[in-house]
Amino acid sequence: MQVRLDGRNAIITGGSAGIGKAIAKSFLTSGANVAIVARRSEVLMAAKAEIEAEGKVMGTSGRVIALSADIRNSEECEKVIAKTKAAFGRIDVLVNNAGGAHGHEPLAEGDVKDWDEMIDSNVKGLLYMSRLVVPGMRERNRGQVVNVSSIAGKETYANGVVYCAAKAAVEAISKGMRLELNPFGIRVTNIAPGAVETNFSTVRFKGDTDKADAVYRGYQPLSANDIADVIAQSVWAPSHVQLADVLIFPKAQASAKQIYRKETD
Ligand code: 8X3
Repeated sequence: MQVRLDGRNAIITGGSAGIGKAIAKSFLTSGANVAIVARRSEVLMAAKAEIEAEGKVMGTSGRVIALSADIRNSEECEKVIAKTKAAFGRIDVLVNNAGGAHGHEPLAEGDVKDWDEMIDSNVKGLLYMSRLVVPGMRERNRGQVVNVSSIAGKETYANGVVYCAAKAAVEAISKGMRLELNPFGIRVTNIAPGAVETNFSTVRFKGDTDKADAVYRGYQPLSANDIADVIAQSVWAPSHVQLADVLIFPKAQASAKQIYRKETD
């Protein structure tokens, strides 16, 4: 059942594609006002138009604003939060979705630039955004933070050590935030997806589409909408309910690296 989110305000990082864009559509069509944040302004503006079109079809009362920013930079985060507050007044839901994997090789052969990118976006960006949004939630004794982690935060695998470490940090931060925000009535949802077919693997393999496509071959992976549905459920849930930690796999997946593949599914 879809619950209305009229009058609620959300900000979603990595909101121009994949899981972030799917969350934005889901929130908007439920009536929420949505701020999407992403680096590439052209892609962001195209996403805004697509999200708005979906909202129009569903007759939403919500608004979308698009804010181009690099969340690895704390000053850009400050500007984004100031603009969102100016547009909506307050932020009820923060979805820390931006991040991803860069490179797939042993640590001894890793690229320092990839490591900086992964730690700065998955970990530091999440911290910067949370530090700016949480104080208002604490004042109101209300709000929700959703951190998009990964199975990689719960299991470490070879050739993904730094990505796994970054997502393990997200898991630790979610647990810590839940402890600190519990007295303020603020919900913290950590969601750890397994294989979701987005541009995740194309980015990880630096545009090598053969390698990226192979990740999702022989079984039905999750879609961005599958993840958005669960996040929407966590926000729609009655106020006494907290989806604290969700591990979500495709049916064919049993662990980070065990996926049962058939040629035809
Ligand atoms: C994406 C899942 O297993 O490719 O975060 O790391 S995995």
